[in-house]
Amino acid sequence: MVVNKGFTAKRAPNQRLPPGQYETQDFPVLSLGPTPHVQKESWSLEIKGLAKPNKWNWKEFTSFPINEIKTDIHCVTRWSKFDTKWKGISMDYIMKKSQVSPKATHVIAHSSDGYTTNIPIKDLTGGKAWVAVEYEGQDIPADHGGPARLFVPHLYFWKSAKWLNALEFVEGDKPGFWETRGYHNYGDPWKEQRFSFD
Ligand SMILES: Nc1nc2c(c(=O)[nH]1)N[C@H]1C(S)=C(S)[C@@H](COP(=O)(O)O)O[C@H]1N2
Ligand SMILES: [Mo]
Repeated sequence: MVVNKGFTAKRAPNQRLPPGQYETQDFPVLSLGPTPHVQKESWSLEIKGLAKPNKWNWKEFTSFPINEIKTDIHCVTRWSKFDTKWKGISMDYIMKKSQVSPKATHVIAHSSDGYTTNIPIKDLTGGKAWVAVEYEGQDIPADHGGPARLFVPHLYFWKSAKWLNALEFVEGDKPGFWETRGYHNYGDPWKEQRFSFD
């Protein structure tokens, strides 16, 4: 009798590692340029586009309700890291406070190094995304985007913009830095949406 073992479910119920990924204990740094050293004292987060314009400094921003998040992260360069611990302000809270127009469909995250990335609004609400202000109980190291980075763990990690300084709410999509350079526009690790042709 020939038993064909060649077929397996795409995602076994307990499988934690998305396809094509390996687990690492390290925390690799991936930046397109030199690390900008942004001080908390000079940091601010601007809200612009289809929302109530605003600009919060560090003290104001970190007085907002802070969530603790423990989750896995997945980088398109194939490493995944399990159970990373962060603290951050939820995008649900930020968007509510910003009275985001129902017309807005996407967010463009802007960073101090000129980096941008686009994310559909439905991927930021419902407890799926935060502006992180702490990593493993400490300030986020500068290399990893401190003082504050966007944190969208259900998408590949390039969507989690480091050194975040503005959130722009827009109607219609506008691909960001990597999305205009061959990376997938959406970036779902479970569907291996690595590159634009995936
Ligand atoms: N501002 C900014 N954010 C960024 C990047 C960048 O170069 N600049 N790199 C992205 C990429 S490609 C990845 S994989 C992750 C890496 O985050 P890490 O260095 O904390 O591992 O940050 C993303 N966010
Ligand atoms: Mo990346």
